[in-house]
Amino acid sequence: LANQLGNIENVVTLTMQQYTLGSLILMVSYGACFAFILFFLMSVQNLAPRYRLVPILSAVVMASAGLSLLQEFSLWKDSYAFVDGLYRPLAENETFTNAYRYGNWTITVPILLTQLAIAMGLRQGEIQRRSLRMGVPAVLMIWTGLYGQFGEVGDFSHLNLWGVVSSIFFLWLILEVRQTLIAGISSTPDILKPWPNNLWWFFLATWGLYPIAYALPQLGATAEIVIARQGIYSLADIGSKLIYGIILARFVLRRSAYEGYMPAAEALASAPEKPN
Ligand code: RET
Repeated sequence: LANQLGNIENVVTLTMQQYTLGSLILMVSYGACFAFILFFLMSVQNLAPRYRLVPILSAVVMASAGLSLLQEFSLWKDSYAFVDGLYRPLAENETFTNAYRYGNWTITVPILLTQLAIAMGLRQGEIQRRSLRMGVPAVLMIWTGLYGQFGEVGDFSHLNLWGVVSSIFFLWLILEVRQTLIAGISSTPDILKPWPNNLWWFFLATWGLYPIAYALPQLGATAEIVIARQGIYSLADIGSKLIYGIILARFVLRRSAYEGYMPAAEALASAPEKPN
């Protein structure tokens, strides 16, 4: 039975506090996503046309991730039943799964990587080429990880084997991301040159949380690990999508200005003679 239960969420019993904390973590995650859709759409207006897709794509990512996390939240609620003072799994025959996250990453991750190529100011053909070169290892990483995560209850050989395969694709992806950043640095205005480098470290710190969440069940199928993992996922999600989106939006706003782009209202205000 063990390996038919999928994720460790289905083998732990939670106290009321733990269950509530888990609900809260998922709630804050989808709430933050939905709240920032408008922020990203509003930040389009002062950007040079070539960068406008960057925050628009962040809005798409926020909507997509928000819906997926809302789905995880309702699944969490349906998967536990309050019996004798504790929240017990497999309520009404429903099982919890993190697998839908991986489905969602299949959509959001290639978008996040395309945003990077656009923000780095690459030429059109170069944006397509770089996005594809990053997207291929990214999707392979996600799908091998998706297959692997079904083996986190019981014997860990399946989890570890596919975790290693997925990590190889992750390394390949990291090298491609580095290449994209390097390609972008030459066309980046001098004063903004530290940004790609800082972004690189931010990328490693936030994306690196996902493999930790993947491996965590090996420390034990306990309530603490379940909650810690949802917390790590949440940090990773807010960092790799939301804060990343804000950083890119600020970067392209500055790029637009340094490259001489002026929003219409400012152009009018500074014109020597105002049109009637
Ligand atoms: C897996 C499996 C174990 C090994 C590795 C993984 C990496 C996952 C990553 C996911 C990033 C997701 C993002 C989602 C945003 O919407 C698949 C967990 C290395 C890096 C950025």
